[in-house]
Amino acid sequence: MTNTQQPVIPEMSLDRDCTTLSRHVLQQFESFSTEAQDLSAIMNRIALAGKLIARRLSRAGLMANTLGFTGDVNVQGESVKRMDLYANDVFISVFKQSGLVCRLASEEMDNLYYIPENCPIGRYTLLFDPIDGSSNVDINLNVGSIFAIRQQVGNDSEGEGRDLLETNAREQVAAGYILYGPATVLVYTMGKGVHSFFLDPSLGEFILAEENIQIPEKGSIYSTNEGNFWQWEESYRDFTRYVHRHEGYTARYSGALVGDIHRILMQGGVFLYPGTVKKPQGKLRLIYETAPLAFLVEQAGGRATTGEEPILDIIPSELHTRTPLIIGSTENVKLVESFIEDRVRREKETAGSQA
Ligand code: P6P
Repeated sequence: MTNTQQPVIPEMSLDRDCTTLSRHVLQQFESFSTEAQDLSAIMNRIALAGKLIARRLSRAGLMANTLGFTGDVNVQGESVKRMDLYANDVFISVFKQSGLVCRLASEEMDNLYYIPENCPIGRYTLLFDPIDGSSNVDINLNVGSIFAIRQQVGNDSEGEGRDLLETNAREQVAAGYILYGPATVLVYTMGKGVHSFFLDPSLGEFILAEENIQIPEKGSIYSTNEGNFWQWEESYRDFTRYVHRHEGYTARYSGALVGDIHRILMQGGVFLYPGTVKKPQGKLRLIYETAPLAFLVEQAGGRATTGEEPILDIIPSELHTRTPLIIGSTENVKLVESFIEDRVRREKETAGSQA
């Protein structure tokens, strides 16, 4: 909650304690339609996943075989943490016997996962990164889960999720993240503003904390891994030199996307994970990382781009498509874009002069 914001509902009022996530979703729809009920139930299951993962994280240091690596490598080529697999299994389990979600796409699974008992009627797809920033898990630093909800288009008879690969992320019905920090916070949007909920352990419920969060127009924070400096295109190096040489900027980077994005959402600034020489498309994945966060930050009045085009306009070439990400306060993102535009202009002028 930014220091200028007043609590949405008076402290500890009964009504406040009853403004749970599922009730808030119904309020967003201002109806009790089937769609409203379905999405309320889906968000409630995501909240349950968050509670289960938060509980495991809080005990991880005291339980055998909970931290550390499994010894496997996932589709991303990354070493899998035990918590990655546990969290992935949690998201699958909370949707079994729900009749809601037929398909799940996860950073931890090569292909789409189908829940057969749900598929005849389940019209929703969950796209998620079960534990993002898992390098932080073993050292008790913040990690997060990222999710997006899509409606299935067609019957997906080939089982390849073709509808997901033919549309862009403006088809997202809902998106958000769960931040496992000193408190567990769930932040979501369904296209009607961005809202945050804090898990009240005494109730076991996510309780509404702030509605219609607006990202500051401009902020002092820039969040990026400067260790990649020499891997970046010149325009990103120019931006970095600019913030080094001008007053009023400060670097904050945790190595866990959800915490870094939450800081930018609440305090303003820009997060950037550009492409590199080795990975021109960057490291972050579109359908369950950059696209959900882009939807949410744009709903909060911010901006999210690859540096060349809006994240929400990108159609994935495959399930684990990666994109560069520049996201945050509109003014800060536009400053980064200005260095890219300058580079493109200089390259055109150089090409013109050599023609
Ligand atoms: P680097 C975590 O592995 C992650 O996917 C994001 O949570 C985070 O923003 C990024 O990678 C960190 O990558 O290359 O800076 O360690």
